[in-house]
Amino acid sequence: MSEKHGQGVTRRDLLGTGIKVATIGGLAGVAGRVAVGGGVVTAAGLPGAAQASGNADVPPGQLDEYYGFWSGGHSGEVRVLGLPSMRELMRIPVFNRESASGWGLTNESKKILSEGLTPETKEYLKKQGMVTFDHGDTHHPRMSYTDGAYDGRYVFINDKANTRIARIRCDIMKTDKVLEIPNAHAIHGLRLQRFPKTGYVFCNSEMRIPLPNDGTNMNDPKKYVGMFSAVDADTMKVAWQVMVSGNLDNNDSDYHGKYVAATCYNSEEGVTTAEMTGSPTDHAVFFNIKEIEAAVKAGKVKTISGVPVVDGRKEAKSQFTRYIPVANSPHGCNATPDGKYVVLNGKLSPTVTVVEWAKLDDLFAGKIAEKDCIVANPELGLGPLHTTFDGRGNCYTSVFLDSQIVKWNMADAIKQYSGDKSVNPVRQKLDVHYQVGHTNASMAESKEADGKWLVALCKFSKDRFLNVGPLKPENDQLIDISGDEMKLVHDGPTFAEPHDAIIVHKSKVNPVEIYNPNDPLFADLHAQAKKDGVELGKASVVIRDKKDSKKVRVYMFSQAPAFSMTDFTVKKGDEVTVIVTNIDDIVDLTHGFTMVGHNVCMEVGPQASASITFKADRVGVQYYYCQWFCHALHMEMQGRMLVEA
Ligand code: CUK
Ligand code: CUA
Repeated sequence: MSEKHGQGVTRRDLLGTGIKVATIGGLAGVAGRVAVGGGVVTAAGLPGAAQASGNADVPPGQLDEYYGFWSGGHSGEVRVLGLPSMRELMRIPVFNRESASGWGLTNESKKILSEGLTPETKEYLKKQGMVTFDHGDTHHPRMSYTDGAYDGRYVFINDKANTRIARIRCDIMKTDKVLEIPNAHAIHGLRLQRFPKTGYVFCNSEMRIPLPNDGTNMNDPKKYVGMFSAVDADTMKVAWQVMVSGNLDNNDSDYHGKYVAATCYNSEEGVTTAEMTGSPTDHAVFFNIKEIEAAVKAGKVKTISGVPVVDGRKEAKSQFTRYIPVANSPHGCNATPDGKYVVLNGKLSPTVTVVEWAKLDDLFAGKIAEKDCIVANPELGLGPLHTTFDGRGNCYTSVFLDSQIVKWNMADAIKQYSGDKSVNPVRQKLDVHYQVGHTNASMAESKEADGKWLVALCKFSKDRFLNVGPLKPENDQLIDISGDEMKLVHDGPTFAEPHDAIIVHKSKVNPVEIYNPNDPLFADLHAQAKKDGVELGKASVVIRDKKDSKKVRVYMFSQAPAFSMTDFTVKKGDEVTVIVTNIDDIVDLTHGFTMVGHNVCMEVGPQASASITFKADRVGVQYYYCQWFCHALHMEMQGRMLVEA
């Protein structure tokens, strides 16, 4: 569906100026107040390319250059920001319940939230009177790739709290699949296959659990297993799993489709904190995709909960995995955009360990030892957590305890490690506020890293904002990295808790403005309408189910400023499903449907259909209304349901 479907001209076209100015800014690199980054000379006339552009100001009417996809942490959602303005553009409900859109209330969202759960979980929830979980804990949003570049199809995100992952469609910015990972406990690390395209979503199970987890033991560490999962990104089914030693933390994939790395803590395989941190070294696990795929294809697997599982634990000495020793409790795991290295961040050690992907061929062939794959180990500060890149050979590591972003040079770090003590890879240490977790730079998770902006996602804001009580916002700081020096340019308060974010150039993302009325999202509704002998968007009718006379379906459509049905009648005890189709096809003309006093609320976008089901148990006149401001007569967009005794 075209962007301007049904109306030809957008308000933006009519106003004109916004687009024109943006184009001039983009073509000529005229900075002025237009944030174009990239080391251009700013209006203030700072001399030379070495000066950072330092301008994150995007004036009213102007568009940002980048999309930011932000995890919402234990809010369970994903947020879309514009960069460099750091304006929050949209919230995408994923694992949470969301009042504005009715996510978790509508039949369509309930289906998405429940169909991918394991049979055990469905059974458990049913006993609690629930169809799905009401919360989630998102950490790592990642956009799908084709040949190492963002392809704008999907964003994937993990849910640590309930061992799930979800897929967001970037064309409509809505969640379309949710999958619970069996044989695992708490999915934390999530990264995507980069080459040849995102076929797999790689998921780390953070907690080790006894397998089978049948209640027969708690204290025998030998029964506990860590699990690495590969999910097919298209079908959203688990393709295979690998049993591993240790607690998997973060992971990342290479740019050749051969290997995945995962940091691991608790190589001791203890079950108490003291046991988990006893040894001075832990390891990173490297997975050999081709070897695993071959074993799965040959059927050399155990099938557990319907998933093919191979044994990649240390003692199994398989060709599926190698364990490279690193300092105690490593955390972040970040592949460089040049496709050559992966950086394993120390956390409890002041260093990061750099492994060269190309050496893994020899390691798996038995020609070299694990430690020979390490090519650098620079010391950066206390608590290095995550590293990102500018595409010019520099790395930026978040250092939690020191509250700094440390810029260092990869080539110099390698030189230093090879014995040249005269080089210092560290270029700059910039204070951030405070206790930074993830950091990520523009396009840095792809081969098109462009080194313009970096965000430091700080866990504590303390004194940086007006006091809002004991619970403070986080502080997402924007840093200009286009010049030789990092420059802090913006503080961005955010609600709990963006662990991680990616920054994607706007050219990679192309959402529609209006739904395709035949989108697969509405397939069930079309099918039901057909059975009922009606057509979505045309029918205004109450249909009583032929088999189950308690079930009533109410079809109506909305067109500003009215519902096609201004009243309908049902009987007390009926199970009522209201199906609304928004037949308006104008950009930004969303309607809603809210039934007073019934826990019923849903968003209905232009050309979309949505449905919601409730029990009509409250006798009398019940009003429904459109809760999405849509017209001068929006307040009057309402109707009445009569529930007969
Ligand atoms: S994690 Cu939270 S700061 Cu879940 Cu990637 Cu490192
Ligand atoms: Cu329709 Cu408000």
